[in-house]
Amino acid sequence: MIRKFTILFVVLWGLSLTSKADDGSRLWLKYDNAGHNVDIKLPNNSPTLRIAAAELQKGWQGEAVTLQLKKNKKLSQDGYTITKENNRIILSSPSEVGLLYATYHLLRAQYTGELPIAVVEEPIYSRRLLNHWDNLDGTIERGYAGKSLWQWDELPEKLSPRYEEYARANASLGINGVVLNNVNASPEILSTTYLKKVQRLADLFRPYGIQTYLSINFASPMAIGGLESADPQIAEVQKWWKDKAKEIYKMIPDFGGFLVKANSEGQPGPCDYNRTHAEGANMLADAVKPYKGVVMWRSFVYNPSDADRAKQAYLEFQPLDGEFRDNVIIQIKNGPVDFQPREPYTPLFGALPQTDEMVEFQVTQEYLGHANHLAYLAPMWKEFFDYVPPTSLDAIAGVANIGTDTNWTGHPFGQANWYAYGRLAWDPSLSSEQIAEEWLKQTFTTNKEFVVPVANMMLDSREAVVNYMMPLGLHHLFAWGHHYGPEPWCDIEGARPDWLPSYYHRATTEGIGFDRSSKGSNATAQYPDSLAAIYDDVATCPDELILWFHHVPWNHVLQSGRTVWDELCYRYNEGVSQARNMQQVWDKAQPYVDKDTFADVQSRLKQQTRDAMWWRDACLLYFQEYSKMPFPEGMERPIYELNDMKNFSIDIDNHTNAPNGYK
Ligand code: GCW
Repeated sequence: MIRKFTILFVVLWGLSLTSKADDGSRLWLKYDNAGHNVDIKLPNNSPTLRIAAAELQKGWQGEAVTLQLKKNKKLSQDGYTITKENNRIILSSPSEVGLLYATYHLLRAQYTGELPIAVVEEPIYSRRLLNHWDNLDGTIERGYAGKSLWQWDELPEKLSPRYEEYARANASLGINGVVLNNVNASPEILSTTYLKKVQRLADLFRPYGIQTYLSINFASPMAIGGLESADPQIAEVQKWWKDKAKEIYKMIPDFGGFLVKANSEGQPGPCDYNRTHAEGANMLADAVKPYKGVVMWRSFVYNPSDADRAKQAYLEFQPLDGEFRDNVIIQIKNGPVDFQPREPYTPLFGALPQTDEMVEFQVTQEYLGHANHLAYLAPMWKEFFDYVPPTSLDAIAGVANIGTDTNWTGHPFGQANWYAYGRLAWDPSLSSEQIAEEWLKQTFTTNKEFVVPVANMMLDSREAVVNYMMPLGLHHLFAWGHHYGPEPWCDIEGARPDWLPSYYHRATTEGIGFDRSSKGSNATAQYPDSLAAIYDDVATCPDELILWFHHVPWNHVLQSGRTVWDELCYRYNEGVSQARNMQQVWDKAQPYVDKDTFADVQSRLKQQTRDAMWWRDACLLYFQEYSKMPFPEGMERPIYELNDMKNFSIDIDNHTNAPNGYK
């Protein structure tokens, strides 16, 4: 009797192990079914190599592995090779971090079933950064996955185990720099009290090859230094920054540098003193130069002026080319307005031949349905690289979508965006499809019945969002403030015009769209001639961007052969069908996914589909007031009334909670 019971117990225990609920906390580093004693040779016992060895012990199921440090003229510091000699796998790199990257490559290859025979890898950029928009009070600006990972109250004494898990996940992708705090920066971050906390994190990240950076507030010398001005031409101010840099580098010798949002959305900056962005950036660059630090100066500026907002970064920065120190990098958002579901690229790329440039992508889905919508963003970033050659950039940054949620990103598929960003930051030539498959195989299962349809679903998802939110180059139709739902009618007294949707869609009874052609704001002229010509001509401008660049009559016939009105209806409906289709694909994924994750994604897809219908009906009913045209034959009719839609309220308590959609 007792025996039987024991056997049964063992069997149940075994079962419960394999069907153990997977809460997503292990990300793509699951190492299920692993575990045998691996013969590993290390060149030394440094902290970084100990991490590499531990990863292999945990996850590697193949033959013996030798890690060797070797100068290689053909490889940059972070590069590595993987070869096979006499039944041993040889990982070789000029640096220890390169060996750690090689280790993760090997493990990834094992789990994706593509075991390497001869690999030579190196990253395209030496700086591959995540930007956290985390505030010191624990909230995250545009964060939808809980609170900030950084427990400032507990630091430097106590370290959350999550810090190391986070560092490990980044290292597995090759991400090698993190900006810890929001670009809307509290000056406090530079106080000695906070620097001690930062130092503790930097120490922890170092063995993972991760450099720590901080966002700074340009007025810090006044806010925490007691000075009367932050004018970059004043000697005292310059000295304050030099002393601060000295203090930081004494504590964190490999500190990466500063990220700066200046004279943008109310942040202080050099223009407050009639100085240029170059003068401001150079002062900081001089302060960190002795320690090999950099200044990443953001170009996201749109001071009150009459110029089309999409033109302003170019207008402000292009004339400054040649004036920046060589350790300044201009950090430019991929699109000229603000992380919309689709934008053309920012024409400042390529317009600063004498200045280092880096792109800022947004991994967090501020404008793509927060953590409620499944939107795989690799295709959006690849689209950017179709226009801006990756080699023309000097570094890359992504605004993180990570928080204290158990699964890190809120939506289980948000992890795919963290993953994809890291992989593209290493190698922008990877395809969206390859990255999606890699992530799915490591995160869920290698079974093709699952991987192929779900990867296809991911690949369509961003276009689905564009379709049901803002097709044909429409942009910024978002509700005020939270940027979740549609509010093309939004009108707030006294608001800046360029914070209102009507500034962008310009719908009238005659037509719709923003005329940025040479007949309008002439933003097209900021692009290189060949592209400018294409965008400028209403006949050659691609349908995808037509309303970004042109104001066209409702009955204007597009390249698709349909009128603008019909095409809008068609695309909004297509977006809804795509969302519905995602639901169907996911239902078939049930046998391959842990129960809770399955249900979680299923319920988020329901919300996504409801939201898609909300977007479609709100936008079409609103624009129909202007077009006065009927819905095309055969098209699904709206199920809401415009007035009801205007009265929907969204339950968003604060930026750290994913909204429930409309009520
Ligand atoms: O996209 C806008 C966001 C702000 C953000 C700003 C920026 C950090 O709505 O929340 O502030 O851009 O990038 O500076």
